Amino acid sequence: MRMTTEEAFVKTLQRHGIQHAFGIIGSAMMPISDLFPKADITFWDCAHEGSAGMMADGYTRATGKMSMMIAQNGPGITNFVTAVKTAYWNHTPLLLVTPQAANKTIGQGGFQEVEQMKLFEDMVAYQEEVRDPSRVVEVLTRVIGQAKRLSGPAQLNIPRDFWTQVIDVEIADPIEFEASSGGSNSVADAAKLLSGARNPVILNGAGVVLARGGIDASMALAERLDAPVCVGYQHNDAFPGSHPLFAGPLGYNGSKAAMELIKDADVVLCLGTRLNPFSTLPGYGMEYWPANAKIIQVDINPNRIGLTKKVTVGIVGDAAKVAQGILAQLSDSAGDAGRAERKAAIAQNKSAWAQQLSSMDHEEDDPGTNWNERARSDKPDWMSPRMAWRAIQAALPKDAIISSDIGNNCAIGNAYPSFEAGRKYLAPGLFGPCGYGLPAIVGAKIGCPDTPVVGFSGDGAFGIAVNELTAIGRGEWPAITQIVFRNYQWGAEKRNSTLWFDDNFVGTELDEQVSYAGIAKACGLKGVVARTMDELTAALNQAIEDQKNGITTLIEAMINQELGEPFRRDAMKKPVSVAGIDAADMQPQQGA
Ligand SMILES: Cc1ncc(C[n+]2csc(CCOP(=O)(O)OP(=O)(O)O)c2C)c(N)n1
Ligand SMILES: [Mg+2]
Repeated sequence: MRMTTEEAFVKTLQRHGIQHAFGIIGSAMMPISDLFPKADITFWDCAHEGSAGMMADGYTRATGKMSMMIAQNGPGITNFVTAVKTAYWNHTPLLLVTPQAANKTIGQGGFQEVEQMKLFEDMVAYQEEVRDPSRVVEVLTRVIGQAKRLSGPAQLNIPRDFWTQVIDVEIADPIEFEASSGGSNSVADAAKLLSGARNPVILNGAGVVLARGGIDASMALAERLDAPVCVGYQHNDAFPGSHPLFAGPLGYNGSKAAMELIKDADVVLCLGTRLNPFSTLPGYGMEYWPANAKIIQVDINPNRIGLTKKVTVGIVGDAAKVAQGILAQLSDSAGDAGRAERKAAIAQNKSAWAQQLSSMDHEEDDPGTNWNERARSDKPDWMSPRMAWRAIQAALPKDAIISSDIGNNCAIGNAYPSFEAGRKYLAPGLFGPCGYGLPAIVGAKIGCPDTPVVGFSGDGAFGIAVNELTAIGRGEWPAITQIVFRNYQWGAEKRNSTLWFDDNFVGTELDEQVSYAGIAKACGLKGVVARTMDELTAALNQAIEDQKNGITTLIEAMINQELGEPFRRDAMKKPVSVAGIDAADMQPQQGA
């Protein structure tokens, strides 16, 4: 069929059901964005491409449906880099479309020129450039297929002078195939190991959320074995929070119950997880990873099996299908050994941790430091981070989707929220970008307009995304609720300064004159300041009601400057002065 390259491109997007595009408009993409309204594709015109990319990530993580990122060649595209790498480590199948400077002039150092393939080489799961206008459909179909197969962002690069050309082409069917249920021998080996285990533990990762039916399959297996189910760092939604076998998240600021239970495991089934370092590093000073246990690791990506931990059985496959396969092959007596003791230990550890968590109000100082003590006495009437989290818990709807950000307050919150379904907890993941909370929750709401959503950020991280407040108030954008933890500091980094740099606070302080609630109001949104637990609970209840009526609210939660555990005890140590640094050594530099 005869059509233009942009028609072929848009028809292929339609063939794959891609309905949402995020970015900032630019001439290099205009031939296709011009067709979006006719094609029933919505272009979400953001304030910064970095946030646009995180909106796409939030949309796709919340819905399981692919969305796309697109922008102007050169600076529009370079702005996507952080978001694309974030999506990579969130295992989000996204389509990144990068119109490139024209073939006719590229290399001459012209306008908005940069090597866009090299730029994303280490950011995407797959990338391909369209080499000839006639190949638009072929390449786009393959790129979308690879994003799905590899569960990551995939890039299509296209010289902008390939648009508006007339080609003869057929729209191709999507490349689809069934996910693997794992090698039969290794599934049988895993079933045998679990059948003989006295203390089996299941560890669910993102793969359980991403696989269709993954949570149900892991639940059936857990119930058959009465095995506790831990989840990986920031994958709190990978098992129902109310289930008696749910032990909680491992790793940084996670559940002590989960750590206690996995510590004694003799066999661990690691389902849909690459065993990222934050899920296995010590927590609360406790080494909990069971070094002598037999480890079964299931991942769709063979490169990640055995990458971080010693593995007894590795299975390349879909988390749901492999769990079903293992369950079908368990011996009749599987789980019987020590069943009653195991159930009792799960209940006992969970209740001890729940009790401990609900009585934790304040952050502790390391021996020899007193930052937290000072922070409390400086603002004795202010909420502590944990008080804020408890006030939030009291108002957070059970079915809400929440996002989180990188920062100390968001991290302290890791132990609090639990979920009854997957795709509910959008944490920034292991690329760890500040500025994820707001855009991710906006994307989630676009995908799930009838679900209440609440975004979370610290005040520094929020500043990276604050310009999106100028974009999201427009009529067609759905209403969201965003909570900002206001402690006037880049707290997570300040924590490092208190522990290893003798309170030398370089670059850690924020401007106390800035009002985020005020900025929200200036953008036509609702801005609220909450100073007490009651005010915070009431503000969140009201904001959720308002969200139903199309009103976006930013809640600025005023909290004291207490700081919880640092992110990287594993990577930090106190520096020593050897040669010393002296300001007198500074030389004058010749200026203009
Ligand atoms: C884009 C980016 N820049 C810098 C960092 C380093 N970093 C990690 S946490 C953090 C501080 C976050 O401060 P804030 O958002 O105010 O939250 P708080 O820790 O105070 O709760 C910084 C700067 C990062 N992770 N990402
Ligand atoms: Mg802060």
